[in-house]
Amino acid sequence: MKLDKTICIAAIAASAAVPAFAENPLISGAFSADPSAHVFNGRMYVFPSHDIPAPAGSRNKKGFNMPDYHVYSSENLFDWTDHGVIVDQEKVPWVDGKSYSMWAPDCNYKNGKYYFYFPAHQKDGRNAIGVAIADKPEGPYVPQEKPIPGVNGIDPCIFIDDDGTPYLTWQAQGNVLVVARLKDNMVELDSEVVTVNHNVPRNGLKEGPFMFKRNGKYYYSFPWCERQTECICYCMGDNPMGPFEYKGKIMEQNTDCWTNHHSVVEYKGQWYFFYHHNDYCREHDVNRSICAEYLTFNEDGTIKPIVPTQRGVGITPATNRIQIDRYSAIGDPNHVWVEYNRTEDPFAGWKTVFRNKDNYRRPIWIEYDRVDFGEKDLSTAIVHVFARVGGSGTIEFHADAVDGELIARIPVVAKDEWQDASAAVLKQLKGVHNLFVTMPDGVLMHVDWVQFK
Ligand code: FUB
Repeated sequence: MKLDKTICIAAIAASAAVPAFAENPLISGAFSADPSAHVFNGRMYVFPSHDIPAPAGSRNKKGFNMPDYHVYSSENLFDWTDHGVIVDQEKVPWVDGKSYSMWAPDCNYKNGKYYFYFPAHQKDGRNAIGVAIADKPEGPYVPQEKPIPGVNGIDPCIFIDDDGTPYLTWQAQGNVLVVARLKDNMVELDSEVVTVNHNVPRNGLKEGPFMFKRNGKYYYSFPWCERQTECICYCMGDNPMGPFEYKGKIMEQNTDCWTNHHSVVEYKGQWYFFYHHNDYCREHDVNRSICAEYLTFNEDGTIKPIVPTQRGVGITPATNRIQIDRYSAIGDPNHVWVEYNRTEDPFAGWKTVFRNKDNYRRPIWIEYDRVDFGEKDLSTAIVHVFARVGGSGTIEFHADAVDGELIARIPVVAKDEWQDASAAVLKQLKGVHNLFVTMPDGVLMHVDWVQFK
């Protein structure tokens, strides 16, 4: 569903602490893009860029307006902590502090320090890539006085090989992807800048490279606008400086957001793919939001294509508000679907609509997978629901299947306003289960979230 223009314009420009979810998008309360994910000290850190609606005085009313960077972290991929602003355009000596040009960044660890690489406009308008250095992944980061000499471009990715050699790859002027070795000090080049030889079969803009290693193979992936919008494609090779052999697409182009930008990381034995979309701002595609999916490999090391989901990654505690509109599966679309919550708040999210039309006799259902019921008994099941007078009915929760064990049956007395309807939990579950929410009787109900207490 489209958002009102006023909703996007009224969006929050910057905030210190924002709600974040296990579902997609991961961050609510602020826009975020170009997620660069890394595991430091056994914890997942994501370094995205930060879109804001064009502020008064911006030279770029219709394009990206990106003033600073936050870093977010999570242990369980459900609870995300916003560590606040780590680099600000007004506080980097070499950056034009009114350019709003802090595009896709990356970060990595070496010799006891965290090195954060970011592109921005210099005071003369040219793109450069600079470094800010910290003792901890969440900062504080101290920007270098000058950008890296000889590195003109955007979208840095910093890859550190198993022997500790650092490589920087980025999009250089002329839309060409390049790579160079860095010195041990991480802030100077240690080799020629080499054009990445990747034999992608056709032309089209390429940017946002990312490099990672698995089972001795180097993976080089990047957004590629082959047709209308960017897909994410990848190549494999035996050396971080190339050559790389084209292997195919990880994520196809989409219809709503021209850009996509990604990173790949292994965490606790599972690989993850981070990317972005304009979920919270459908009016245009320069206010984006970061998302994540599971990534899996074939036997030969090639990557299985990923289809974006609403559900995303992570296990959701049953005691949290479970946003069932970020579903893993859904019933007959004539009887159950997801709509945008139209409010003044662009981050109000979505709701599920259950509609019994023409005396439909089959279950009307939505599934939200991976809910953790924990080990303690839960007494109450709650549904945050809107049903107009005349539309009273019942919402049921079932375990692991539409007709699985009945967890709770909640009578909903129609009210013409949003309400928390609740009922006792009938079946105690332990551990992780898939939750099915159904409307066995009723006419039209809007459900924002469900929860257990
Ligand atoms: O976020 C601004 C730019 O859009 C990034 O630098 C590109 O990769 C694309 O996502």
